[in-house]
Amino acid sequence: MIPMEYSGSAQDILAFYGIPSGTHSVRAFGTGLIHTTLIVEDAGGKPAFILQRVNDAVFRKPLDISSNLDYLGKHLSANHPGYLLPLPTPTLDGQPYARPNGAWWRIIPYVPGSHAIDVCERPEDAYEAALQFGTFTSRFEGIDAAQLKDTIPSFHDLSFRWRQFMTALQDGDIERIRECNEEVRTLRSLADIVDTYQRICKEPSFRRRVTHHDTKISNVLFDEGRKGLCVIDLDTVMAGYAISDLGDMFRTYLSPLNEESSDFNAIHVRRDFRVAILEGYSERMSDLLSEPERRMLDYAGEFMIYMQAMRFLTDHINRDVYYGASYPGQNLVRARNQIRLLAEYRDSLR
Ligand code: GN1
Ligand code: MG
Repeated sequence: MIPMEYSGSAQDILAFYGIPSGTHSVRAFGTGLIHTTLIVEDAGGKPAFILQRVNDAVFRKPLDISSNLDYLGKHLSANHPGYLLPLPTPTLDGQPYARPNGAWWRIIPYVPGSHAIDVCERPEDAYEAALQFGTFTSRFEGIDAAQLKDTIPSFHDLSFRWRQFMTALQDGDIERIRECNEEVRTLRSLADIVDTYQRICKEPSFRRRVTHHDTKISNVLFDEGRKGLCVIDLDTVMAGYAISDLGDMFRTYLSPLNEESSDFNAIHVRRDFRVAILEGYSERMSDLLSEPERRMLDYAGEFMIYMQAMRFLTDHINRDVYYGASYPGQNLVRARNQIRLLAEYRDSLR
């Protein structure tokens, strides 16, 4: 259910796009943690648009998102006009956002016949998704990725995430720090993962490409035959390393349980999914990766799982200011889940 305040203002926002009031209905949609996402359906109940309020506490400069998407969209029109990438529709007066009361709203066309899935159930899903994310990056080969703005500064910068963690240990909630002493110790003991990242940053053969930075399965649209159609959720598209996108697929597709589960003993690595991810991603990316990058494909998973464990634990210590918590200790559960996944992942590489 969407709170009344949204359904009230949602109709006003549609007016910015020339959609007459009362012709469409709006309801909550999806499972994202950051934005408010709604779906707009026509009178017959057919989905027409995604309506989204950008969270400007997380994305401090929403215009950086739209300028990135303009830049990418121009490259695609010129070089890959057939490539499907659902980009926001400008308002009637050509603005990237509708701004009632200073908020940042946008609409994105609904891709007909598409659906998203929340769980990567089969290796074929992993393959299809990895193919989509590999295709995405490969379509921007030749673009100057350094022109993209960092919509969230230092988003996948593991050195920065480490410093945030250290700051949280100094300034965070003392009770909570005491309670998660064991998890803190575990993450500290794995700091070699940060060292490796710092070496990568100094290595010119690790290229910074157009990177999605949120490659979970629900950010791929599938058709009715469960073939991948396109990727969505483009706000974190920035210059980045291949280990980000590949690693987040390992993080989110390998275990049968997602990051919300507290059934830690059931977390394990499904090796056939790992093979499928590598196959799908390599299909488009293998010719583009340098030899040193190829040697770091396994590290990608450690990098992303470790970073996410640290982000969840940091947020727990900071009293859930970033991710929020729908029950007390949720971010600690998420962190424990990721720590367990990291151990399973490392084991699976042996
Ligand atoms: C956030 O909102 P959502 O689910 O798309 C986060 C990702 C995390 C993810 C963990 C902008 O993504 O980095 O991996 O939660 N996005 C941002 O579930 O912080
Ligand atoms: Mg996202």
